[in-house]
Amino acid sequence: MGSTDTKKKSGSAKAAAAPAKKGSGAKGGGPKAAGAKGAPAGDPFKAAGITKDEGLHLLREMLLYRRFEEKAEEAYAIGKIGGFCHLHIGQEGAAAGSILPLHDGDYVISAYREHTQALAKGVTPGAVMAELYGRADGASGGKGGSMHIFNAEKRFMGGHGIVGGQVPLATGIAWKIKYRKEPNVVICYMGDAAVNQGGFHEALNIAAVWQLPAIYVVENNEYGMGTAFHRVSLTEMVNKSSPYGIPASTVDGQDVLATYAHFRDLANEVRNGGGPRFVDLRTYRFKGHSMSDPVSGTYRSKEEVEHRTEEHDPITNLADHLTMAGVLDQDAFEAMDAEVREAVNEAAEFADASPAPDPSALYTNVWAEINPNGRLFFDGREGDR
Ligand SMILES: Cc1ncc(C[n+]2csc(CCOP(=O)(O)OP(=O)(O)O)c2C)c(N)n1
Ligand SMILES: [Mg+2]
Repeated sequence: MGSTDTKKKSGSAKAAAAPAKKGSGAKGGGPKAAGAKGAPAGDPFKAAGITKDEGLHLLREMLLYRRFEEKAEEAYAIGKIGGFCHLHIGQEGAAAGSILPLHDGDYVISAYREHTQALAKGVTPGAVMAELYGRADGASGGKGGSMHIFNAEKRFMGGHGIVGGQVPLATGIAWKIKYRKEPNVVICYMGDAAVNQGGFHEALNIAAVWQLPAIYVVENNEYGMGTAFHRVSLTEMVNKSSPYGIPASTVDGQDVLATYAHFRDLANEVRNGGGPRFVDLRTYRFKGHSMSDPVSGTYRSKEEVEHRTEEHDPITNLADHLTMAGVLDQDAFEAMDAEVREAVNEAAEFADASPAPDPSALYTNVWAEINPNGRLFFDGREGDR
């Protein structure tokens, strides 16, 4: 299944290595011929409890994320997108596999590499693209940009640029869920660099003490900008939550079927009062840290990136599985690809047509609205009673 659940065995688990899988090297470009060397053995759909139709849906979602990010890359290059822009290319399996099993009422909060997570939670491609373009129809009214996609209705709570800044906020959301007895969970994504921040430790400690419905997920792409994780931690990632007694697990995010099965089960456990969880979600970024950074260089070799791109592309891996299962061929893949490219082009056209925010927008969404008694409540009360 590609996952290792350490349950309450704090400190005893080893992070599972990503399974050695052979892709076609098509880089999201389609399945290899059935029966080709390295084709996956067994029935991974049965193993994960996922139907072939669900598998096709996962493929379509990941293809949408890939083509969306490629479009953003293109728009950035021609100056339509400014400021920082961190692409998620290579990490699509992590987003699709962990968010698609969630319920609509569940919350997601993330760091700044969050475009595709917003798409997975139901924010429209047009609203995400318009936000990247800094336009009024963007998810945050064009005032947030790439790092601050937000949609309260979809319970997508950002988009945060401060490394680890979202982790205490997630604990607050989880407390609100518990206090109001909602049947929901919150997933908090962070990069591997966030786990040495003080706020991470405070937030996990209190989540454990209060047994909050939070799943803290490290999208472990092995590097914080140009710093390899092993250079900044003597503790293995999967052990980071053990001081607080939070059960941890490792899952291969390049294997979307394993990731989906893992998060489907985990979310149910947490939803049913199981308390917080910690997940070391193994993945890899195929592009530079941000649009202005090189893909490889001093901190990782060209060969490493080529190898990971070739062998561990979550889209190619799933396309291979679907091909072997007899429900996908090159024509069907190309038709699906054309359909998502069309959706992405429409999103870009929508963003292009949207106006810049009105200058008066500078003064909105700056302060929270508070009640006349000067206090905010989470339970719907309006006054100080
Ligand atoms: C508190 C803080 N310190 C430093 C930075 C600068 N910074 C931006 S991204 C980044 C690396 C984060 O890496 P990681 O958490 O692994 O996420 P990834 O980029 O790999 O998704 C750093 C240090 C920041 N944004 N916030
Ligand atoms: Mg990282």
